Amino acid sequence: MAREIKEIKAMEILDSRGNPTIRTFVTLADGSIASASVPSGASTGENEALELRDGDSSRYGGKGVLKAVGNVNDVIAPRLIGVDAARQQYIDMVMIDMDGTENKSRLGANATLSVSMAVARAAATSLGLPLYSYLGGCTANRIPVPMMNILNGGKHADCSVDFQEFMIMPLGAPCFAEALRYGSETFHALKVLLKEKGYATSVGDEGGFAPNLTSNEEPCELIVQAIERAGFRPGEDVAIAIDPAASSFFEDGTYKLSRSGAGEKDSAGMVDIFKEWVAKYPIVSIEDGLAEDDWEGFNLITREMGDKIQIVGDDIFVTNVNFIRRGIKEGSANSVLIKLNQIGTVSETVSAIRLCREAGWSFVVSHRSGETEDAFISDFTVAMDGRQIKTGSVSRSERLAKYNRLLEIEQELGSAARFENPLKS
Ligand code: 2PG
Ligand code: MG
Repeated sequence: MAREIKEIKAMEILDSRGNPTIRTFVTLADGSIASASVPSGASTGENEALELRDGDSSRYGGKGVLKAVGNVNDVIAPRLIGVDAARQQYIDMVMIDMDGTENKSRLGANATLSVSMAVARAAATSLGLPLYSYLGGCTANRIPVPMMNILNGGKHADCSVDFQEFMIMPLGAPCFAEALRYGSETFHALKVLLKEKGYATSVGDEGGFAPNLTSNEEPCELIVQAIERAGFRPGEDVAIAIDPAASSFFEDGTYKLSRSGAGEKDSAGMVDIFKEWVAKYPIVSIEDGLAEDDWEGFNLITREMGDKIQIVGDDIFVTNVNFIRRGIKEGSANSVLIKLNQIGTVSETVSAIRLCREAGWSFVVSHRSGETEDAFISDFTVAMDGRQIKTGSVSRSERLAKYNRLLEIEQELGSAARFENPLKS
């Protein structure tokens, strides 16, 4: 049969931080070949599926992925040769069963995900369909609004800002291409502004600027000014979304804002900061404003602010239905950040998204801070009818690869393409 898997072969490549990651090629009986590459996070959630690294300090400081490559080539491949590549869920289940652990620590989620994504691509190629149509059906036509991280701090930059991501969302744009223009023009206006103020304009891991600012709040002030300078209306044309990634500065039950010198806060203190900011700035979405273990804090922020803005859980949910289920029960958020490599297969990621939909929650498909040129998440978001995608700033090609792919999809869909403000009630 044409779509039978003939060969699966993995290799070690480097990600955008120069660290090893895995790329897997899948070849089908009809000659269709596709590959997929796996990203890697820096501010990872404790309960993420395991990213298998060699731990051999003589190569890449222990970060090599030759074991994961071996697991694909020698363990997974023999079991999947001959299987119809369109049997995505079966293939993912075979890998989940072979691994047999809660967090894919035997095979490595990097190994399983590279196969899972490459299989989907190979099947789409064989059927002559774009990946978004293959995974989402022939009526998939929504292009997501981007969350663009134009000021980087926390673990993504060596600077004085505790919070990790200050993003812009061009909510008022009429289409994706215009949204990208709004974002790019705001990014460039921000650069001029930073220069005028004598700040550095070098960029962090996700392509946003990473200056040494005087407070955690200054990015919000600067972004509002940049939006205006670029000729847009803050809040209407372009809004702000933040991801403090609070797990990364949560120690012994306290939020330690040591980079900026803002002292220590408890959960209520953090929520007070966010309330003050939301009153002052056009912030429409807060991701990981509290730490992954601070369920009480998440419940509090959602109670206090969830009717006004989007409260997104990333580290707390790790794209895992078990944690999302608890969050739905407790009312810990109203949105989930979706990262394929937090869970390790395409099918499980789809299950997480289904659960969000059933609960009436939104979801945001996301890149990782360590990325490759693979734009799988762009097609995946369209396939999932996703309204939001977070994939970095408008600089660095591993980020632009995703945005440029969305431009292509929008063009391909022509007048069928839909683009709407996801946060309008
Ligand atoms: C996040 C991500 C992506 P990382 O916290 O949302 O921006 O960062 O990949 O480092 O976990
Ligand atoms: Mg996050």
